[in-house]
Amino acid sequence: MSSAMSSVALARTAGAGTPVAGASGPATAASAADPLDVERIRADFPILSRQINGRPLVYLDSAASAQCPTVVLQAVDRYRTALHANVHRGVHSLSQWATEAYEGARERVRRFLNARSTREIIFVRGTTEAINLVANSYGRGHLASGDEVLITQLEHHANIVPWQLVCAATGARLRAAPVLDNGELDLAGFEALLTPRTRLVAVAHVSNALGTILPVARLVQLAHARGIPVLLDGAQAVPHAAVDVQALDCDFYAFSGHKLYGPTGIGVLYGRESLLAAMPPWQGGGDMILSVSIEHTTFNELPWKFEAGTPDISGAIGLAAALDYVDSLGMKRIAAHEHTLLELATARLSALPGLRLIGTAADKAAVLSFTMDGIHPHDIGTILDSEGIAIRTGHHCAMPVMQRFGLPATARASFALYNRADEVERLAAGLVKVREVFG
Ligand code: 7TS
Repeated sequence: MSSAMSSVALARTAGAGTPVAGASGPATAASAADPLDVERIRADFPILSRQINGRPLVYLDSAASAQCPTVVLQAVDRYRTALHANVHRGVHSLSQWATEAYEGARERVRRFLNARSTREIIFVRGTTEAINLVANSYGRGHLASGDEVLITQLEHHANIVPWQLVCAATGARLRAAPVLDNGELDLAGFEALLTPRTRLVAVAHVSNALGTILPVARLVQLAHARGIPVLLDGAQAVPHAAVDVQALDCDFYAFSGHKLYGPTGIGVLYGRESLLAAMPPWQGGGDMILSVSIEHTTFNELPWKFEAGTPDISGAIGLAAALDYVDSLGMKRIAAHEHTLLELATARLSALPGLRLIGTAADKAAVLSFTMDGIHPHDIGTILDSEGIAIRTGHHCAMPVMQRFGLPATARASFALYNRADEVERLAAGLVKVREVFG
C-alpha cells in the first residue's frame, strides 16, 4: 500500500469526518427539520432484513445493544484487513497507521462530546469499566469512613455495585435519591441527600429500565454549588441526544459504543482534565508507563495513563465510524423520530386492557417498560419472539428500581433510529396475541 493511499484510508477509517469509502453511505445529512428517511436507513443495517421464527425481525431491544450499520462493519473490517498492527510502539508503517487511526478515533470522540482535549477521552471496554475506573481511582483516593457517595434508585447495576465495592473498602456509605411514582427523580429528595459528607454524585443521564431523562444539568449545578463532583452514566443518553460535556459541566461522563450503533468491547470515559491528572492509574501494564525499573514506574501522560495494555483498536475505529453515522443523520432528527415512535407506542400499549406502563416521566427516551396482569414478562417476551419481535424482559440490571415499583421484572421495548411505525403496530398486535394465549 502506498503511503498516499494509506493516509486516505486512515482518514476514512479513523472516521475523521469523511464518509467511509466504499460503504453504502448513510442516509444523507438533511436539515434538522426533515424527518429521517427510515427506509433508506434500514438498508444500512443488514441484520434488519433477517427473518426470525419465520417472520420479519422487529428489533425492539436497542437499549440493550443496538445494531451496527454497514459503515461500521466495513470500517472495522477494513482496518483488520489492511491496517492492523499494535499501536504506540512500532516504527514500522502499519503500526504508525494503526496509531494514527486509533488516535484519530479519540479526536472523533472528543468532538462528539465537545470535550476540551483528547487528554480527557479514555477508551475503555464500556460504561461498566468506565465507572469502575472512576470508583477505583478517584473513589479510593477521595473516600474515607463516614463519607458518602450519592446515586439514585433508578441506576443500572453498573452504577451501583462499583460504589458498593469502594464503600466497603473505604468505610464510606452509599446513598440513593428516591424516585417518584411516575419514574421521575424526586429532586427535593436528591437535594436533601446532598450533605457535607457527600464526596461524589453518580447518576444516570437516562434510565435504562424506565426511560426517564434526568435533569442532569440541574443535578450538576446542585452538586457543584456544594463543591461535589458529578459522574454521569450516559449509556442510554448518547444514542438519543447530543451530549456536550462542557455545557453539562459534568466531571465524568461514561458511555458504551454498542448502544450507539458501534461495536461491543469499546466505550469511553470522559474526565475533566484537572481531576484525571490528579488520579492514580487504576490498572498497570504496558502503554500506561513512561519508564519502569524494578523499584519504580513513571506513569504516562493523559489519556494513556489510564489505558494499560493493548486497547481495542478496531473497536475505537468502529466507534468513530458510528459517530460519523449518527452525526450524518443528525441527533435532533434521530430524537424527533424516536419521540414520534414513543408517543405512538405509548398510545397503542396503554389502550390494551391489563397493560400497565412503568415509568411515565414527562421527559423520556424511547424506552417503554410495561407489565400485563397475570402474565409473567418472560412469557410476554417468549410469545413475541415467536412472532419475530425482540424485546427485553427481566430486571434490566436495575433491581433497586424494580423493587421501588414492587415488581420482579418488566417487559421492555426500546426504539432506535431504524424502527418504523408499522413495527409499533406489530408489537401491539403481538401483545393482543399474548393476551389471547393466556386467556
Ligand atoms: N448504564 C446504563 C444506564 C445501562 O443501560 C447499561 C447497559 C450500562 C450502564 C452498562 O453498559 P455496558 O455496555 O458496560 O454493559 N444496559 C443494558 C440494558 O438495559 N439491557 O442490557 C444492557
